[in-house]
Amino acid sequence: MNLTQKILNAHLLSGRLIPGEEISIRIDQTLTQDSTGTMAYLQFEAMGIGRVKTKKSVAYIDHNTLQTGFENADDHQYIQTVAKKHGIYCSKPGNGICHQVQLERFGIPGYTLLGSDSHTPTGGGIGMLAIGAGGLDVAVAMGGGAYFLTCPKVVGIRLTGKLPYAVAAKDIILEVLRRLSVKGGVGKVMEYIGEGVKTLTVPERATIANMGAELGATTSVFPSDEVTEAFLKAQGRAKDFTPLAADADAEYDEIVDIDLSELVPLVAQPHMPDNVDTVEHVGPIKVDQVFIGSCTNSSYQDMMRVARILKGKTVHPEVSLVIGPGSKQVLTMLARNGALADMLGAGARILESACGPCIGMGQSPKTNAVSVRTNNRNFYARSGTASAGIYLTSCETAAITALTGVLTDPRTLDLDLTVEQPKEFEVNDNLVIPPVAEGMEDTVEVVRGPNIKPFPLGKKLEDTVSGKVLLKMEDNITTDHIMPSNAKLLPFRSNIPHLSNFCLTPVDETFPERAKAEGGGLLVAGANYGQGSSREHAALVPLYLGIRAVAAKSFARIHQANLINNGILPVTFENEADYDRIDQGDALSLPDVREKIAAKQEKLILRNETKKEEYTVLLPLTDRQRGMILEGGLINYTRANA
Ligand code: MIC
Ligand code: SF4
Repeated sequence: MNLTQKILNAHLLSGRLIPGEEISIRIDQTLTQDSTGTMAYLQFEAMGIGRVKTKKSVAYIDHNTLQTGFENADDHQYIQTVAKKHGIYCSKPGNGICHQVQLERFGIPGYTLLGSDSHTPTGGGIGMLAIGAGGLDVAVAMGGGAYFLTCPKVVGIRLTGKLPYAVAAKDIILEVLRRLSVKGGVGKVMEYIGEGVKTLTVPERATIANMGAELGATTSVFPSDEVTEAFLKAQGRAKDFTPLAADADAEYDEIVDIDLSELVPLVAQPHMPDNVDTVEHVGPIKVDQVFIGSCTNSSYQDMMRVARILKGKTVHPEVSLVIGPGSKQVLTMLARNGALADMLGAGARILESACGPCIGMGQSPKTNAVSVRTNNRNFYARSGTASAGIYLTSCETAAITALTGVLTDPRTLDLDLTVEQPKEFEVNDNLVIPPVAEGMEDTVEVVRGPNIKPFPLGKKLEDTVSGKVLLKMEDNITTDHIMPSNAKLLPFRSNIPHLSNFCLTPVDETFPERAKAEGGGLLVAGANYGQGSSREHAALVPLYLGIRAVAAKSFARIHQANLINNGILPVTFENEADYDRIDQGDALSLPDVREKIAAKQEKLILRNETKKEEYTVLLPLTDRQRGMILEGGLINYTRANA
């Protein structure tokens, strides 16, 4: 078996390990973060689950830390109190970005981790099977419920050789994205194998696993070996180590070969992470802002290399350099060893350990800016400045670029960039608040601020679904398009009515108004609809606006699950050319859809009443998904079957 099959097999609750079939697995650990967490805990409470049944569940507060009004602070208090009551550890703001802290302090090789954040796969860096999902699925897992997924194919990414000077782990994953595209990983797990794996430290592996999310992959996983053991030992967690690897004769559905020694510094250009070229070829474009940080690239090792490059130099006068170390642990160590002073000395603006600019929580660049960033997504408008272009690179490229003011190949540096992994990380978990002991739950009062509004529940599926095409969209629409997030909107993650005024506005500003005037309708989209963030809001808000179905060429994994969980029909065209026959404003219907779905028909008729045409659309559902669609979502379905 390969490693993915081994971990799946050890956690399998139902189904067979045959790619494409539905399986369910036991979840050992969960994580939530605050911008998806408030909703996940509201849903968790609505399910009436008492104490979590996982081995460990952690609620992080790392996204909405810019407190420009009472909303975020209120949500923090809600999360901290709800966590304390229900057996969940709470990582307070300032402790760091969820994925990095989970890797440093809680992740365990061979465990399953389900997180309400699409970059949960970062845990694959220490051999976890770590999967991102919608908040509702995580809430179910916290209650001890199984996690249902399509059994993935397993791609072996075989690494050979060793990275050349100033070429980084980030360049490996950018190379994978260049080759496979943002759709290339859908339905697959990326398993890293080969001699080259040993040359990569745990944080480097985590960078690669993290950004595997941009491939649309179910997750990415590395073996757990002596490098993992040294990392866990240095975190004071030697007891958490287990060696894990694929069998020598393991089989893979596909193999991708990468010779590390042939790689060069790469950059993903606006507005897609797979729009990759070499730094050399893109050339010395003028840069206005550099952001170094995020869950992809803010480990101790990353930050030390950056400090080394900045030491004794000054940031280019026309560049704003912002640095956000990934965790309190990293920031503390930089402060103690003087690296922080080197960064400050060079003119860097230091941010707290949180997501920050990556999700548009502050530091939005100026009009038409070029911003070079080390995070994982450069989707249109995500930085908070729609006219800005975001370029994704390694820390090395970003740091030298901040000095020169133009995109610069770090191989031109003349510095020793080797950073030894610390033998001992500085461990201080005092910002992690434990839950009350079992039996003491009643002593905790869950505090809810006025910004917390009820969330919409789906309705039973009608006999016939009909409505106008409110919006026709192209390929690769992200959840950042569907439900934009920035410093102005993130504080409203527990206020769906407010968010509904911004739904799909990056595609068409008039959409919310039109959807409300029509009382709902249908959406038509191209391939890979809903890629990116796991935010369930990208389903809840359309539900609130009366969207009943989305007809697309294909869907991204997490968003498709979120639609079904909320009772919205995600149908795909049997013949993709039919997409071209539909225009925005056409009246569509899915006649007798309830009866057909109840009768387990997978092929449905999509009637275009305007053009007097009929198309075949597909909705393959498992029994459980069928139940959710008929009842109007997972919560209704769970209640109906309680
Ligand atoms: C992201 O990177 O897009 C986020 C913000 O972390 C999201 C979660 C969210 O929308 O709150 C994700 O990756 O799932
Ligand atoms: Fe936070 Fe950005 Fe990572 Fe999402 S991708 S978890 S916003 S740092």
